Amino acid sequence: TQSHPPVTLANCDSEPIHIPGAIQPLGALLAFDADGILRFASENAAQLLGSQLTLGLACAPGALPQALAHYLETWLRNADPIFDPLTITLGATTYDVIGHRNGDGLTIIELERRTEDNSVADPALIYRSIERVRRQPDTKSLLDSALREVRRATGFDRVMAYRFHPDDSGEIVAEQRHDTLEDWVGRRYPAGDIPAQARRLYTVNTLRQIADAGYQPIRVLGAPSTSPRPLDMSFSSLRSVSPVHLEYMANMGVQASMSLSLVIGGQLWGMIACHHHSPHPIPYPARLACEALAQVLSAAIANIEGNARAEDARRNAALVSQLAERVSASENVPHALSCGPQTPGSLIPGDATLCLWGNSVTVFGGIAPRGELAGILCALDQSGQRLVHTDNIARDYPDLQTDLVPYAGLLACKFDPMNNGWLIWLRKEQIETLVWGGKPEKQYAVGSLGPRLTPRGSFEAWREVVRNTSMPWLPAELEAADNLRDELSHIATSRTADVDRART
Ligand code: BLA
Repeated sequence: TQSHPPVTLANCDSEPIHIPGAIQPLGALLAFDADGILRFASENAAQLLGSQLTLGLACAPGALPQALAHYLETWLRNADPIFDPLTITLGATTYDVIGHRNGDGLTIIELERRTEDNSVADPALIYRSIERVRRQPDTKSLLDSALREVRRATGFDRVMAYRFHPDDSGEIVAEQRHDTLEDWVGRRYPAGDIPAQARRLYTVNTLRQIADAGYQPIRVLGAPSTSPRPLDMSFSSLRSVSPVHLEYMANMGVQASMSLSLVIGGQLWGMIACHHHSPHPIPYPARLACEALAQVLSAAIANIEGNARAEDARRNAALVSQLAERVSASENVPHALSCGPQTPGSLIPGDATLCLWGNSVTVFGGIAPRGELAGILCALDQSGQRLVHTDNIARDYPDLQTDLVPYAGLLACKFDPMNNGWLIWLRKEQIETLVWGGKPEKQYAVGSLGPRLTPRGSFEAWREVVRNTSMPWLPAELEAADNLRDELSHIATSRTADVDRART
C-alpha cells in the first residue's frame, strides 16, 4: 500500500502558483532573455503567429509580425519596467500585446485575443467612473460606487467587495448583483480559501481573470538547458490558475471570475471579486480601467481610515490629559477619576469600568463583577504584562470565569503598584452569529493531485453561533488604555518620590 504524507494546511499554502508551466487559452506567450533568445513559448504560439519558432534561438527575421518584432527589439533594450501598450491584427483577430519583465529578467510577451470591443475604455467614461468613486464620503459608499462602476464596465453577474479580517478570513461587505441572485452580503469565508502564497502574489499583482474556468490549459515549453528553471509567471496575465481553485469555482457554480486587489499600506485590505455563470472574458483595456478604479478606491479608503484614526487618537489624547490633570490636582485618585463628566469609562466603550485603589473599589459605570475585585486582579497580576486583555474570559482565564460574571471580556492595567491601583474595563458577552459561505471545515480527500485539502463541496450558508466572547479590544483602545496607565503611573511615581524625600 502507498503511504501518503499527512495532510496539513501546508499542502494548500505551498502550491507554487507562480510557475504553473501553462497559460489560459486566451492567447499565446513568448519569453525572451536579454539577448533576444526565445527561452519559453506556449505550445500554441507558432500556430497563432503562423510561423516557425525555435526555442533556444533568436526569432528568425520575419518570424514575428513586423510591429511585434519592433516592439520586442525596443523593450529588450529599454530598462523601463512599464511597457507601452500595443495591439496587432493577425488575420481577422485583434490581439492586445501585453509585455513585462519577470523576476528572472526575462521579457515576457503575451498576445491576448481581443473579444468584443465595447467602449468602456473610453477615457472620458473612465474619468467619469473614477470621479464618481472619488467623491464618496465614507468607505461604504466608496465601495458601493466602485462596485457599480466595475459591474457597468464588465457586465459580471455579481461584483463583491471582499474584506479581510485580522485572522485572514474574509467577509463580503458590499455587492452589486443580477436581480435573480441571492444576497451574499455578510457572508464569511475562511482564510484557507485564498491561501497565503496567493494573498502574497495578489498584494503585488493586483489584477487577475479566469475567463472560462472550464478551460484546457496550454503548456508553456522551455528551451532545453543545463539548468532548467521554470518560467516565473507571477505577473503574467494569461497565467494558468491553480486547479484547486478551479475546482472551488466549479463547486460554487461559477464559470468566470476576475479579482482586483485593494492594497492599503502594503497590506491586502480586501478584493473586488467578480463572478459570472458563463464564460466571460473582459477585454484588456476594460480590465485596466477597473484596475485604475481599484487603485483610486484603495487610496480613498486609506485616506478615510487614516483620518478617522487620527481623529480618535486626538480625542483620546485630550481625554487622557484631562484625567491626568484631575488626578495630579487631588490626593484621592479614584475620586479625581470619577468627579467629572468624563471618566476612564468615556475613553473606551464597555459595560462597566472600575478602579481599584488600595482596598477600595470605585465603579464609574455599570455594575461590579460577582467576585471580589482585589482577588481577581491579584490572579491577573501573575501574567506580568502591562495590559491584560481578553475578549474571551472563559477561554483565557477559566479560573476567573465565575468571579467575573456577568462579563466575557476584560481589559486591565496596574498604574500604581505601591497603592495597588488598577483600572479595569469589562464587556458583556456578545453572541455573534457568523454566516459562513459553506461550512468552513476542511475536507480531506485524495484527488488527482494526491492527498490535499479540497475546497468545500457546498456553499449553502452555514451559521455558527459564537458564545462567550465580547466585542474585541481594538488596537486603538489598547493604546488609549496604555496611555492613561502611563500618565497615571508617572504621577504615582513622582508622588512616591516626594514622600520618600519628605521622609529623609
Ligand atoms: C484563489 N480564492 C482565490 C481567489 C479568490 C478566492 C477570489 C482569486 C482568484 C479569482 O479571482 O477567482 C476565494 N472567491 C473566493 C471567495 C469567494 C470567491 C472567498 O468568490 C467568496 C464569494 N481554495 C480553497 C482551498 C484551497 C484553495 C481549500 O478553498 C487550497 C487547498 C486555493 N484559492 C486557492 C488557490 C488560489 C485561490 C491556490 C490561487 C489561484 C491562482 O491565482 O492561481
